Amino acid sequence: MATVRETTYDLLRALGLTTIFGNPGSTEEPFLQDFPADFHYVHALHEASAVAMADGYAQATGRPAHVNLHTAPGTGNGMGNLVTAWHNRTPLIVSAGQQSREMLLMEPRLASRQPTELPQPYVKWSHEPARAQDVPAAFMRAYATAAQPPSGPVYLSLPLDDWQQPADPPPQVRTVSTRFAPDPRRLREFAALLTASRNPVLVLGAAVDRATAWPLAAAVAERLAAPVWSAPAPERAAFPEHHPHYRGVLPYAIAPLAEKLTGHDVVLVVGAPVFRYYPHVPGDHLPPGARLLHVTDDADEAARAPVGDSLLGDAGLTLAALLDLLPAADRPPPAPRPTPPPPEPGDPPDADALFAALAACWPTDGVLVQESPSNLAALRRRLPVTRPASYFTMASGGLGYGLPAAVGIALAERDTGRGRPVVAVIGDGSFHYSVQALWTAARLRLPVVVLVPVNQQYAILKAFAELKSTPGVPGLDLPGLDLTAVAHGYGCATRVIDTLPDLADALAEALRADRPTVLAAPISTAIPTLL
Ligand SMILES: Cc1ncc(C[n+]2csc(CCOP(=O)(O)OP(=O)(O)O)c2C)c(N)n1
Repeated sequence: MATVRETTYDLLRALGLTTIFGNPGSTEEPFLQDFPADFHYVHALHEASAVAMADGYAQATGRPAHVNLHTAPGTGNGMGNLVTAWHNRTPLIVSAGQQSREMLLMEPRLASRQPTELPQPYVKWSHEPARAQDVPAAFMRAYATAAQPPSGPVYLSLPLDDWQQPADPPPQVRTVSTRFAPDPRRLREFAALLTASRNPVLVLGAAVDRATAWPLAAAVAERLAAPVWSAPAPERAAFPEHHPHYRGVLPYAIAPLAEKLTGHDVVLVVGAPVFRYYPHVPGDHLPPGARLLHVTDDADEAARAPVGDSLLGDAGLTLAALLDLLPAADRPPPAPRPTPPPPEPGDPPDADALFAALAACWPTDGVLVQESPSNLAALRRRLPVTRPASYFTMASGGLGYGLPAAVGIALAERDTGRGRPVVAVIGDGSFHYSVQALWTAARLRLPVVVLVPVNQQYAILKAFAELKSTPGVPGLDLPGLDLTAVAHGYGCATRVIDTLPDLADALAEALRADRPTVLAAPISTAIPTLL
């Protein structure tokens, strides 16, 4: 008779979940025993790395991913990146071991006390099966829940004595839909408002990229002769940033954002929250006379928007349906935005100069992963994202995502056979949150390149303190960190970029390597402004 373990592995196989990210413990060993040869266990040295690697893998493959954590402490360690997976809308199945059912009443060592509450509210569903025999079907339900819109993480707590129990007949392997079309009547109302608009503008978010809808977004922008902004602090790029209609990324504060939209009478937001603000700069959410139309697949996101009327629907299906209804606008297209002036030379260079040098040697099909808080504006100014599914960062604001996510993305590039090069730009503070991911990349021989702008400080926090007039904050400097020694210890090649002309050669060499490379690039310590 089949065991719960065998039935579960058969189900995972049928669902294509044969890669498991994790860090093992005693409560997981009965699940992981005799690990099947057709499965791949991706060993992370810390659970924050395991979760973010799985997140990157899920996003780059476009399918749910599975990460296995060690009961309550492992879940705790992974929690920061679980918060990120929630905001990223990444379909993740997080399973965690639990102590033996027979001992749970007295809470032995490593028992998870309230396992279904522990990951809340950053999971869509959290469950500990009532019977061992329910474990396989719980995975089926977890998969269906994670994948359906709005997609996101789910959590299963699995007692370690369940795996050897005799199984019920296997659950049916079911499929679910991952997108839904908008209400046709409300869609026509939106189309009518856009058609009547004198000066519409598009604001696009990550869901456009998740829906592989760049061409539709460009077609709608051209049909409306409308300029296009990226929604503030996007976790993915939604539009070809070299397109003449593209304006840049909106600022993440209320008054400055509204100011950028001045003059527009209709603001169509697709696939982003309204809006992802960061510092509080009070003001009106929209300029005078503007009306906001919001397309999202998340009813909660629609409900919490402070302004606007919403339409529930998948970003791609809604853009396609709008395109069918919109006549070509009778006005000239917006003038292309001016190209930024060349960066100022400096020794050490500033971030603008570093990223201009990076742009000059950027691989055409490169994937950019970003976690460089104070240098983000410079990076986005100098290195436009021109291809879909090639820019990733965290939607949450929590550090420690980018480096392991880049490893997961690079693994997905290998596993899918796409083989695109992955370059992560990670601040020298952000670098250390999930730094152990470098070891996994080295073990997997992934040629991930990690470019670290080294300013030896938490520059963005200095900028925030300046904006909010809170002088004297401790803990904002990072002296005495030898990040190339750290990277070397995890098995990476390393190089210090002392002069910018070295970058092209260093990048080419790193992309040819059979292991990760950390490029440390000293930059100016001047503090960029926050807004
Ligand atoms: C998990 C977590 N801890 C702390 C913070 C607060 N925080 C935001 S930005 C930042 C500093 C980032 O430093 P670095 O990566 O060097 O980038 P820089 O600001 O210097 O460009 C910190 C500590 C955070 N966002 N997430």
